[in-house]
This record gives sequence, structure tokens and C-alpha cells, in this order.
Amino acid sequence: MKNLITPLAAGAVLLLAAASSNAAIIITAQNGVTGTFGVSNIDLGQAAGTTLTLDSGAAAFGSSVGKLNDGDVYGLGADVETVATLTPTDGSVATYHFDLTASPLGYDLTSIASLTGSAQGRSQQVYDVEYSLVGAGFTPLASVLGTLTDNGSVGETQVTLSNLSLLNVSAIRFTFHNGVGGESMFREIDAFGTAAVPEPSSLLTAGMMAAGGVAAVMLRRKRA
Ligand SMILES: [Ca+2]
Ligand SMILES: [Ca+2]
Repeated sequence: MKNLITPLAAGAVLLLAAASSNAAIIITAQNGVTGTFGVSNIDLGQAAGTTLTLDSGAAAFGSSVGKLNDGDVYGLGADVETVATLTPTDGSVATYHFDLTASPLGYDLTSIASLTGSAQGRSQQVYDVEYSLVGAGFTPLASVLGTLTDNGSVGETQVTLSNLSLLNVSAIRFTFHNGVGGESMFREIDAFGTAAVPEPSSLLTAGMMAAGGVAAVMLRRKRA
């Protein structure tokens, strides 16, 4: 089995290098009235083993970080309430940690969607997002600028970061900044992707090495 592990690990390193230089991200922002946008409850952010932490800053006005990945937008409250949101203080940091027990190679991330909704002028989105590959530290991915999003006056804003092509991701981290209305009311952040699988070339290499090992053993047996 040792032969199998070594080439897979080498293949994973190659994937990581490719991922960090190939990301051609597309950021789109849409504004709408209350109820315009939906959220997912089957995204990676809500996978069974995913954990979500508020690493620094605070959830203001009775809000909580867990509202980012509960698959719900307004809960039982009205849109003006913060209880169904994470309303992060300026500079707050929140991180999704994906389940590396379920998928040791991490996850191939395709898109991220964040939704704000407010009747208090708190729907503008201003944040930085970073990603971490398995076994590595955080790397900046993108900055969502308030100029892309709603001016904070009405309704909802959905921001989508697509075409990510990030392989072997273990975590994504968000640093939130105040918009024109002060702290913004984030109602969900969805992360979409799939469990990473070894590259076919890695499997081929592993298979060839395994076959080579078998051939070598057969050769030794023949000679013996
Ligand atoms: Ca979700
Ligand atoms: Ca939510």
C-alpha cells in the first residue's frame, strides 16, 4: 500500500499549485426586493461535517454566525430583524471548515453565493474572501466591493463568485467590512462544490507503480 500513498500525495501537491494560479473568478451582484433570492440547504456550507466559526469580531444586534448556513433567509421574523442574520461588526472574521475526515483531499469549489437582506439600509456587501487548500495556509481569493452591490437603501443583494476552479480546498474565510448602512445583514453564504477525487494521472501513476511492483516481484520469483 505504501506505493499507492506516495504518488497520490505528489499528485495533490501539483493540483494545489495549479489551483492557486488558475482562478479566473467572476463576481456578479444582483439587487432585488425582499424575497427575490433563494438559498441552498444542500451546499458544502451545510454538509454534515462542515463547521462554521466566528473567529474574531462579533455578531451584532442579536444576530449569530449560524444563520449563514441554516438554509433559511428570514426565519420566523420580518426582514427588518437581525435575528435571522449574521450582522458582523466591522472587521469580523468567519470561517467554513470543510470535513476532511469525509474527504481527505478536500473539496473542489466551484462557486460561493452570499445573500444580504434588510429594510434598514444594511444590505450592502463588502467583504474579503480567502481559501485554504489541504495542508496549507490561507490565500486571498477575492474582494467584494460595496460599489458592486446595493447602495444599502432597500431589499436584498446576492453576490455570486463563480468560475472558481479551486481544487482541494479545506476552508474558506470571510472578513466582513461595514457598508454605507453600517453593519450589513448577511442571511446566508452558500459554498458549492464536490469532494475532491485523485487526478486520473495520479491514479494511472499509482496503478503503473503498483503493476511495476507486481512485475518486479514476479521477476524476482522467476529468478529465484
Ligand atoms: Ca446554505
Ligand atoms: Ca440563513
